[in-house]
Amino acid sequence: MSYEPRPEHRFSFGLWTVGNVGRDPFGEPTRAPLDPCDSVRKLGELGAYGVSLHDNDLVPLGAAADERDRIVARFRRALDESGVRVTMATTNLFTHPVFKDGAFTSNDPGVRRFAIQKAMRSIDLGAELGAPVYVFWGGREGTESGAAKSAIDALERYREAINFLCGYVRDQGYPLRFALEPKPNEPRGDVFLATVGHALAFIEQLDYPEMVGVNPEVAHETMAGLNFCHAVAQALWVGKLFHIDLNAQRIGRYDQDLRFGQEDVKEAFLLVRLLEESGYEGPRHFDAHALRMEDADGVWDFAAGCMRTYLILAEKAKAFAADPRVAEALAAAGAPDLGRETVGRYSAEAAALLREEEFDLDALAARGYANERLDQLLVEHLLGV
Ligand code: GLT
Ligand code: MN
Ligand code: MN
Repeated sequence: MSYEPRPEHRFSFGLWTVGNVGRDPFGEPTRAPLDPCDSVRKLGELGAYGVSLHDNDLVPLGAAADERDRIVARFRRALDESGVRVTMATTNLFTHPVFKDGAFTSNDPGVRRFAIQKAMRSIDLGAELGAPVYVFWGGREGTESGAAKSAIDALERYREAINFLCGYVRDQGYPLRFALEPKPNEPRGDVFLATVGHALAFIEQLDYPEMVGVNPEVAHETMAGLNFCHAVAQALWVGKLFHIDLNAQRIGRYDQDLRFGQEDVKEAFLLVRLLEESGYEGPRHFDAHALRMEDADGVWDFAAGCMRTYLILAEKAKAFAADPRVAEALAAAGAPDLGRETVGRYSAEAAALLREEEFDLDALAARGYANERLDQLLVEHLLGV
């Protein structure tokens, strides 16, 4: 098995991920910035399928129109030459100090109008580059001082902004879908739309819910102590997994954005198994970055490692599914039985029948579910035994 990434594996990276310069809240950058065109070429060489970007990862804020066009044309050439496509675009609504109180949910209406204008222009850029998905990560949409902002008003303004931008995309005829990216905190003390569950409920309140899905990130649900596979499964279940941010994270820490598979290999395995077996067709997008002590070469070790680990885990998932001992343990666990209906749709007859059914509670309570055997098999597959 070569585990060599190829475009059909649909791996993609944010420009900001491989381009991360190693700045943290306590320390200056440890690496030089990368030219986005070089990043695209290098990603193409490594076998990646796509790249994603914020408006300002490519075009500096405030660039004149002719400069913008020149930068975009040069980037276009790098894409064409490398065969790498833009699989997702998004807006930077968090770096500039103007967004310190939020973007779509800033208390200042001028900031809110500017944020929507910036998103419109960035959507134009994403559409021009052929991105099929547009992400909204609301890192600054939140509070530290709960009295300063009504969460109900903030949700109303959030909805207004997304509705307006949906209208804009429809009006322009862009073939673009939106994906909301939840996060519980950081950089704000508390961020609105904290989890995948919050985002899914919010989407149902929009004017065009069919245009909007989610972009769950491993690190973000894990920071909240939640089960990431369950969040992804619920998004898949309602047809809302439009995109995904893969990385690794330890519970209870700041947003670590570690190399995919760096922590909790078992959960990473279960995630890959879920994605591969569910028929998810979107990009396998890595939103992570090399450790701060890495040099320029270490960045590409990081990128190659993300893809290689995914491919190894995909192979392990196949072997797990094909192992007769696993099939036996799954049957003993009753896993296939959960796929069968319990009572079916309600009818008076079915209800009457169920009312009279007799249960042998001792027998039902006495059965074992073989989870120990199954889980040990899973661990042994991962350990290569
Ligand atoms: C930022 C954040 C990520 C988001 C990116 C999209 S930017 O790096 O930490 O989780 O996906 O805005
Ligand atoms: Mn992310
Ligand atoms: Mn993150």
